[in-house]
Amino acid sequence: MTRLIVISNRVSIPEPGKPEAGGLAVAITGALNEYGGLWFGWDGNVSESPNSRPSTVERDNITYATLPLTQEEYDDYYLGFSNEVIWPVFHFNLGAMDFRLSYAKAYRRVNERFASALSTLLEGGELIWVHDYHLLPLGKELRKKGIKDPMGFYLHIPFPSYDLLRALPGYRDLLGDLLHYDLLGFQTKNDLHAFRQAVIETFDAVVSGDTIECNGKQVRTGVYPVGIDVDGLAAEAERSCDNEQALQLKEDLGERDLIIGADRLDYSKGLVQRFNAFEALLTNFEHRRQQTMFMQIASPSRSEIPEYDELRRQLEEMAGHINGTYADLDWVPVHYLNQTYPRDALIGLFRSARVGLVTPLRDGMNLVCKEFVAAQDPDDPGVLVLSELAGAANELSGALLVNPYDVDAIAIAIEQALNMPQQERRERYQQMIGILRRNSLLEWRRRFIAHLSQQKTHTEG
Ligand code: GDG
Repeated sequence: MTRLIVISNRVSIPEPGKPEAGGLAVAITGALNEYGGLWFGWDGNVSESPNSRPSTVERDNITYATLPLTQEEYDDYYLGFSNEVIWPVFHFNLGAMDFRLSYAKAYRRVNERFASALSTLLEGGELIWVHDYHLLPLGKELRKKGIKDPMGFYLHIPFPSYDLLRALPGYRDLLGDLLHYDLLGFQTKNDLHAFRQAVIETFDAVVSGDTIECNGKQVRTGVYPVGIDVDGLAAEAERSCDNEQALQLKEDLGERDLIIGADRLDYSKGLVQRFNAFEALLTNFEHRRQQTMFMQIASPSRSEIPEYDELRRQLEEMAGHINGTYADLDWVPVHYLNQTYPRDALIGLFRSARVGLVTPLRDGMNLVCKEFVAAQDPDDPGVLVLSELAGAANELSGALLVNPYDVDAIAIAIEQALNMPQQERRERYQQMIGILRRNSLLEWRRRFIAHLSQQKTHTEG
């Protein structure tokens, strides 16, 4: 069987005794286990004299090959170009973009360095699967090293419209880089459409069916919505009912309804608007006071970037303001936890909640909403309130879909969710769980790898 090579910005090496990694890492490990292969990327460390040869670790039939970044690479490639330029532009937030030439140069240098290090580990006759926005130019750099194997790229985040993309200095190069892959995968039809539009406008590319032809190159494209392991998660959620934390939470809640949100602390997740929406619920639907508790878990993320630190402060203030205004001796309306919660406890919270509040301003897919649905009791499920600007909204029509900027509409949707009869909740749950089973995580990786396997070895020098 052909060896699979996966490249992602961060590599997650399973360590005995450490909690299991998140769903996506599990999917990638699953694919690598099936095919046998190599997972290559950054080890998460910063070192002043990084070895140019990657360190390797073997686990089962997977080789993990990792490199550290220098401080400058971490600042300029990772925080700078990846997260202060590409991330905001691709999430339609031009105001948060901080472009600097030094960032753009470091981004290219790290991609070159990764390509050099990786090329020494390749044997030929392999399938190469590159993940995400940190590594857009990696395919081109590997081709420069003479690598001819089929290469696919998967974008986990949205692809911006052409007009927004044009605000990113050097966007032509980045678009051109992507055309060196044989297969390009996107989360939704919209993202694929935006990409096609951008290459048509920029390079006069010709689109026929799934294929884009441009400058003598042919690139296959497709939509592969990321999913979750539904049955695994549902079983975990059922087990969580008996754990100590879950029983304690039940006791604390009493007759109150729990509204749950859980996100990385990121401006794309719409947390400010969400807090305002909860306040609007308490203001516009007074009978909800004393009766509801909103718990927001915001796991720390990219805190060296000023926007993220500012957001953390703003949310702390907002939680304080809502609690200061509405709390009573025996009731605190907002529980805001700026920490990464253990996975099993998080799933237990999803199971106990009456409402899952997932309102990103923009999201490639969003796995939290899928996990919330899969964690529900099929006989008495909670209701998902979901942003129509999350990729997942294309699949989850059983959710109450909201505009994440419309604070009053979110409050009305929460009220509707809390009043929803059991029969309707069950019907909505059944609609969503069926789709989640069809578009599972396993299906996602199998389809992508099947399509990549159909690509011929690259003949370009
Ligand atoms: C990117 C794209 C796309 C959250 N808080 C805690 C915690 N989580 C877990 C969730 C979920 C994961 O983190 C977050 O995944 P999302 O998909 O919601 O968001 P991003 O991190 O932005 O992911 C996104 C995804 O890639 C996959 O393609 O869907 O659009 O932006 O699994 O459960 N996990 C634990 N504690 C927490 O406090 N243990």
